[in-house]
Amino acid sequence: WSNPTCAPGRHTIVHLFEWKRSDIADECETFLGPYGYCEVQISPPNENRIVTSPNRPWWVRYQPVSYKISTRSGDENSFRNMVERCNKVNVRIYVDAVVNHMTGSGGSGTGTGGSHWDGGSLSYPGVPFSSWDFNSFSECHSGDGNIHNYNDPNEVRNCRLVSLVDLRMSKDYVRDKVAGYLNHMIDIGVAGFRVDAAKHMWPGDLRAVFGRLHTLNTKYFPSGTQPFIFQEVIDMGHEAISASEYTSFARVTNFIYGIKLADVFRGNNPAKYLRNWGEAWGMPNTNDVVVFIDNHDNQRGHGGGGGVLTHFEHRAYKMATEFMLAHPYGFTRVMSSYDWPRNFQNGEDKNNWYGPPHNSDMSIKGRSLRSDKSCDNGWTCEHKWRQIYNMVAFRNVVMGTTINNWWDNGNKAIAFSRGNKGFIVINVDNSDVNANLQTGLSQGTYCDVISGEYVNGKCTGTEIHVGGDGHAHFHISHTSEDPVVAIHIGAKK
Ligand code: LM2
Ligand code: CA
Repeated sequence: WSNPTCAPGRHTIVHLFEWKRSDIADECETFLGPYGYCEVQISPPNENRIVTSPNRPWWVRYQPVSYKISTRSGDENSFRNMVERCNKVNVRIYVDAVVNHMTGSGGSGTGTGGSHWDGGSLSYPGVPFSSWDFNSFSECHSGDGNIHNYNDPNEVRNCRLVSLVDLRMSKDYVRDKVAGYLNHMIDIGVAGFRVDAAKHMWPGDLRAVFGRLHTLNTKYFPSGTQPFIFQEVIDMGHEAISASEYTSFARVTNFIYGIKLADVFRGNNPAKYLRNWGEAWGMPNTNDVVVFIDNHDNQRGHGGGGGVLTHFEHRAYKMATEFMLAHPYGFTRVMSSYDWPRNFQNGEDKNNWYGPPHNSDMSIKGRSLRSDKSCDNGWTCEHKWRQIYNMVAFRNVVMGTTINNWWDNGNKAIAFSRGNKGFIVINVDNSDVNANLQTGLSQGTYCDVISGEYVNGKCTGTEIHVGGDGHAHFHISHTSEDPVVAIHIGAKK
């Protein structure tokens, strides 16, 4: 479950947060396929609760009502169509699987797929789950049934996370229902899962569920291929539960990664220390993690959030993302967000609940495109920023090489090559970089893929001339919006 299920030559996930299924299918065909993304992480596809106060917040998608595929992003037909169209152009679909819990405990209603639910009596007939299928006072000893003490693993796993009713995953019936939901999507052609709130489930219970999973659909995958699984375990290093409890059977999300890189690319920790970036910084093994600069939770202060770089801080955000994609550590994920009107009061964003751009009937708005490929209608589409998609291609080109030719200026400017296939220079410093550096590349003229790209035999941005001795001259102004130069053998004139 730790092996990404990409088509050959592709190595990066994009999270198309809250996108409509039809938009994802179009995006696979027109952009993600051609530009070398491996797969899309989609927002939870199963039926969820409807909340109108606040008005249709993003987080309702983390309150399941049933395992019917039916949300504001689309129904089962549109889901099947998306999976088919994306797989056809070699882009995989990874599903955000919310299986630790169902809705909040208060209230009752009808979900996005028409199923009834009642959080008070623990009735979810759309699955069906009833009170027998939830942890109660025999498993959870916190008093009020909610999680308070993160130093008690029992409480974290058997009590309710922010009052969300907690599934009794020790039961075969519950394991079968959850596995049945995931298998339904595997059979349709899905290639992997992000497992929400994994820290709140016992590793043994998760293994039991994963052990029930089918291998991937042979219409698209070699027979016997297992799904790729990465578990959301928020481990900042100071709680009872550690990500290492989950890495022997599948991957985990590395939350320390984005926090540390935010420090570096805001200039608070000199970039020269990135020389040994990776396990030496106290992070898990490279083959056990999915890495990212921000995610849909922590970009808005949820989910262990705060402090990370986001698209709102675009200059430092681009640099951090460029570094992530240039560096061999971890399996990379790019965030693709939508904008919302932030409203900070006493350090807290009162609007961090805002759902996706929507029409007056509350349906999700399409991502409509501008002529330069970027998105409109409130969609940020970081994955289509030139500096980011060109580094996704850089990563594909240099994959399999190690870091060589490390250079730094003793402070906040760094450079390194990936074998003899690519070279990047990043200037976080307060003065210009003006240096003649060993690139490790063969002689020739390369296109800088940050200021432009390689089109029809020409560079649309800066040209870099590598001499016969592998050296090239780099001048990077410290006031540039993009104080980075990246070259690789896939963009050589
Ligand atoms: C996670 N990690 O394990 C995510 O990091 C976290 O952001 C998710 O919560 C959580 N799992 C559940 O999937 C999000 C959101 C919460 C939201 C829940 C449920 O961050 O704010 O909680 O989804 O929708 C909301 C309200 C909360 C309320 C709860 C239940 O914000 O105040 O609790 O619903 O009604 C009474
Ligand atoms: Ca639990």
